[in-house]
Amino acid sequence: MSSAFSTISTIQPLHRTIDNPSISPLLGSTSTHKLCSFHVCNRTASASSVRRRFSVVADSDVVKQQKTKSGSSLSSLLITKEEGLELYEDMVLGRSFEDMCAQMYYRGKMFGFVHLYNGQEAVSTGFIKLLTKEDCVVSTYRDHVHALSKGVPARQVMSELFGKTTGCCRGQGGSMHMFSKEYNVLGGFAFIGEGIPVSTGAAFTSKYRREVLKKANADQVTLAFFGDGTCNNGQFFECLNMAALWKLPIVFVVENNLWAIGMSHLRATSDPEIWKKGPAFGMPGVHIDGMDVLKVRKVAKEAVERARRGEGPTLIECETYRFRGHSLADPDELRDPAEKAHYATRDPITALKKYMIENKLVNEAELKAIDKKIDEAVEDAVEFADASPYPVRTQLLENVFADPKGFGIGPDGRYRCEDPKFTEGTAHV
Ligand SMILES: Cc1ncc(C[n+]2csc(CCOP(=O)(O)OP(=O)(O)O)c2C)c(N)n1
Ligand SMILES: [Mg+2]
Repeated sequence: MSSAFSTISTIQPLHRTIDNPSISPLLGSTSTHKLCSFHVCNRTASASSVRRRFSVVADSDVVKQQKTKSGSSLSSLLITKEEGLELYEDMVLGRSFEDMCAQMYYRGKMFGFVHLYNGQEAVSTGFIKLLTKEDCVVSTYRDHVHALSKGVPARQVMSELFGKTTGCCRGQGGSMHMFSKEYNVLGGFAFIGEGIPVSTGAAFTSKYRREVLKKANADQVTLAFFGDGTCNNGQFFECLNMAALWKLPIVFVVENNLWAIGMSHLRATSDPEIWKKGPAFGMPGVHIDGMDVLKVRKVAKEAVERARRGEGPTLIECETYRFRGHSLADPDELRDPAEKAHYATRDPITALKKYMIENKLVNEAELKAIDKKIDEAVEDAVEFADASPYPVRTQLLENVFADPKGFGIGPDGRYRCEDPKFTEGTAHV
């Protein structure tokens, strides 16, 4: 292996306490977060020395060199006008789409729980816009924006939310189960942690196809998104182990929005610095400001490239914040108003806009044109979803079992749900 993953760890410890969670100097602070590099050392020595070497680097050598050469600011080196516009458009799409979801939910157009991603857009955009169509994304129940960033058309996502046949799962999945074979979105999962083994399996598939089946083009990378609360579940640890052991092409992206419904991350986790768990398993662990799409993108690029080169997984903890309650059914009364106000000032869309204008990459009119285009696309998605048909009743058990005979389909070859007695003694269907 060519490079060494340095042992320097200059990220400051989080000075948060249970009593005083919102006054941390690092919560959303841009000034103290630095970008990280992903150089991995030779794995030759004893387990303990390997563990030491797989520690965290909190400053990117690449970035330092760039800074020295040009003398200009970090961010200006990380973005072209075209890239900036793409990132801006994707974040605005995520935000506007979900603001519309809230309206439609309260108008009774959607059923079940709907979890919005407002505020966290820099994570989805910063990572997913780097991927190819063949790369895979595995999400959680907060999945609409991941699907949109991956390219699933807004019409299909909105229709899925409306439970219509034109949805990406033909209306059978709903809000929490976005899936698209075409765009390699492998779900939407309602149970926390459920997607982590699926993403590990997807990454294993790429490696197996390349190394065992000798498919030269099998270099797909998988991104697994999940929250801080999920990192206390067993699947997380089991899959970090397997991914590191087999050097799988995967990036574990923790969206640490500081809360798991109404449970503070700081109360629930023995060591709240999630990124530290990467080196414990022999992979880089990185802590990044998840409200800054440029920083996210820079770190994501290194991790995705590392995975694609066959050098194995990375764990990235993005410190972010959701601007709304846990779901649209949550009145959001538990979180401290001061904490919410703090993060409101760090809106990732406003920040990127400000950056691009101040650096004369774009003008207001260009951004307004994008806003208008997105508004129209979201309106169109709603009209399309509204006008689309609901699935017929017999679709209910399709794709639930590989072979529905004996389950969904009775001995007479007909769907059991067609039997008027089908729901007798159970919940109303
Ligand atoms: C296995 C399992 N246990 C409990 C729940 C209930 N639950 C739903 S969301 C949630 C909190 C998850 O928080 P986090 O991982 O931080 O994600 P966030 O909602 O903040 O994005 C819990 C415990 C669940 N869905 N699945
Ligand atoms: Mg959370």
